[in-house]
Amino acid sequence: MLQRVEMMRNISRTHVLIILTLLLTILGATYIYSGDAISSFRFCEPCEDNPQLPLTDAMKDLKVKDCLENGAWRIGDLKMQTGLHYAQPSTQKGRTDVNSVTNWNAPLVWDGTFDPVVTDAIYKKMDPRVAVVVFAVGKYTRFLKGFLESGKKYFLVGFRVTYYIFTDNEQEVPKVELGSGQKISIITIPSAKRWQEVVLGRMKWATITIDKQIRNEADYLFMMDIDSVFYNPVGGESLSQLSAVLHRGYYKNTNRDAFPYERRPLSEAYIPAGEGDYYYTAAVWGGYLEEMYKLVKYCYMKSEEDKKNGIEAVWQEESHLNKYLLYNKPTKVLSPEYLWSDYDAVPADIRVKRISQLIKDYKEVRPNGGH
Ligand code: UD2
Repeated sequence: MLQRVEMMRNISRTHVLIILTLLLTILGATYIYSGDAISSFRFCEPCEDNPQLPLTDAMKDLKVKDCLENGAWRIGDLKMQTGLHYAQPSTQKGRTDVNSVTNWNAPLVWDGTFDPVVTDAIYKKMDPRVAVVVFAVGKYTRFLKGFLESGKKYFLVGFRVTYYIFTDNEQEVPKVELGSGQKISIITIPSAKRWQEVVLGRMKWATITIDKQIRNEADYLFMMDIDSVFYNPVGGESLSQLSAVLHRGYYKNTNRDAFPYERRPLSEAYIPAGEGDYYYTAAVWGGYLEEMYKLVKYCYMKSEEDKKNGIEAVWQEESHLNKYLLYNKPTKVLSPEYLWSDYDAVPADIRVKRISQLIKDYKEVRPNGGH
């Protein structure tokens, strides 16, 4: 009899253990699932098709699945409203002077390869929050006014745009009255003695601030040089999971070995001869917030490793960016229309100068002189 009782006890102990293990597994799986859900949720906002979906904190508790089933957005969705009027697209006519697709099948965006009525309609329907991260350290605050005033007129007009201005001198941030949906957020950072410190420091400060603040406030993020202005519209066509701009100086280069990639094997940015697609500029790059976070953090981490090894990549973060983009292809490649330069004449294939780098006296404007 005693033996039987002991046996029963053992059995019920085993049951309890099994049930506990099952419970823990379910809890663990739910935790991992909801973790995923939280990180990819931000994009999953209700669209106007579902006005009954409240945009409240309660939304955060919804799982991505529920959210999607309710008609919200996923990265890569290309939905458009009904009844939009635009020119019929052609399968025969298009740009013939330039290539408008990469060999990994991503769009290569030039004027004439998209209809802004369509691209803006798609992305405006999504109504994303766009963050623009710019640095204005030392004398570079002088560029803020032109950048912001022209951005107001041309950059993603009609979208929700916040300019995150990282500066060591808040007093010099001009009061520019922006358009509807456009905002400014100032982040104070220390001054620097070397321009290289500022340029590379952008990766560190952007990583920290995305983690602390921007992640909760934006769906897309652009990194831009402040010494530039917008001359023409930049719209929804520039948005994608990861968009990079061809450097104007090398876009016609047919010899990949002549790209100014980092060629010293000691650097983390090293790209061996015989490899490479394009040479991208670090003055304008953008994409879905989490993709950009990965890339910005990558540039930060890799430049820190270089520092430990006593080396600085030849073109700072631009070298790390180029290495990353070679092995993690961008989903849109933007033509040099998206960053031309006031230094250079505009060739025939650049039909629209959308953003342009301003002429500056490197020696005068940088804390430690020119190139
Ligand atoms: C090129 C790249 C730039 C970066 C740099 C690295 C272009 C158009 N730009 O720019 O993206 O890769 O090379 O060498 O190809 N800044 C300050 N204070 C300073 C110095 C820099 O705020 O004292 C910020 C500012 O936002 C500026 C940016 O860093 O726009 C890039 O620095 P730059 O314009 O002096 O570098 P540049 O023209 O060589």
